[in-house]
Amino acid sequence: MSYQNLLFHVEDGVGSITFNRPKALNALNNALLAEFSDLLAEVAGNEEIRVLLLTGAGDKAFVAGADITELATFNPLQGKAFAKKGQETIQMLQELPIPVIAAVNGFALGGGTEMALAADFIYASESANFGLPEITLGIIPGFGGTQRLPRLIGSNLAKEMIFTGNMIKARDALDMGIVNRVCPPESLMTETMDTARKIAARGKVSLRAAKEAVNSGLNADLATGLLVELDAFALCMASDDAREGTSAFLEKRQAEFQGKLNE
Ligand code: CO8
Repeated sequence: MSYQNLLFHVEDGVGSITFNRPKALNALNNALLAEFSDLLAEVAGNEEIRVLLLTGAGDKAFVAGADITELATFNPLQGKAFAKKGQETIQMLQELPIPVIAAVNGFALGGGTEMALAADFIYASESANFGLPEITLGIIPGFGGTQRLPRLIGSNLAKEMIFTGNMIKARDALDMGIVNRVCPPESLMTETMDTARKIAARGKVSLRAAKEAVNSGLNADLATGLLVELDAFALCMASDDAREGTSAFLEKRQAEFQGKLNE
């Protein structure tokens, strides 16, 4: 399938999606969101892809938010439909059965920060800026920001960001726990790809089980989370990957995971 607002390629088991509307700083409009949800379905169905990487085209922005030109034309019902489409698509991203890394290369504002928050973790360029400036437009974050940000950094820091609309520099985002690593702009993609390749070499069944266990557990009490972990662990024990991983250790060789979900 070909896309007007996205670039996509696969290398070494890593799928890379680039938001590609650089003239509008990669802002999210209806057309882009529709393409993104189609592409996520394609990625989920492609056995070859073990890790997904997201970034923005150009050197200025990851995603500068929802497209304000389009947003300004919406009546309340159109606004609700757009917010619903954004929430559903971003939820699809969060639930993708493979690890997702956001490489934030510039502005990640509003829907851009909300998109990055649905990745499993974020690497950022030193020049990146995060923020939820919706309040300055007289609206609120509508792509999950009021829910995912407080879960990640706690409600008080999240409320300060949401109420002020302030931009946060990459180093501050690192201190707050929004991003895992800050890189010089020129090495962001290399460092992100290095981590993506390392993860892609792990077993696909166990990666999927680990992601599901963490995500489900975050929305449950500890006892329920531990039950989820038990089931996920048992699933791994039934996999070719577990047989290969344990045999490789005992035979003192590198494991070669096939990345199949055939159990
Ligand atoms: N939407 C549409 N166009 C945009 C956007 C955007 N979000 N951001 C930038 N652009 C466009 C600019 O209009 C400009 O276009 P043109 O060259 O045709 O004038 C071009 O991109 C370059 O932008 P600037 O000239 O403004 O570049 P600067 O370097 O001066 O500033 C900023 C960069 C700081 C990123 C600035 O562009 C900015 O503040 N952008 C808006 C950021 C923002 O407020 N984002 C939040 C949007 S709201 C949102 O995301 C809500 C999500 C939930 C929606 C729920 C559904 C209802």
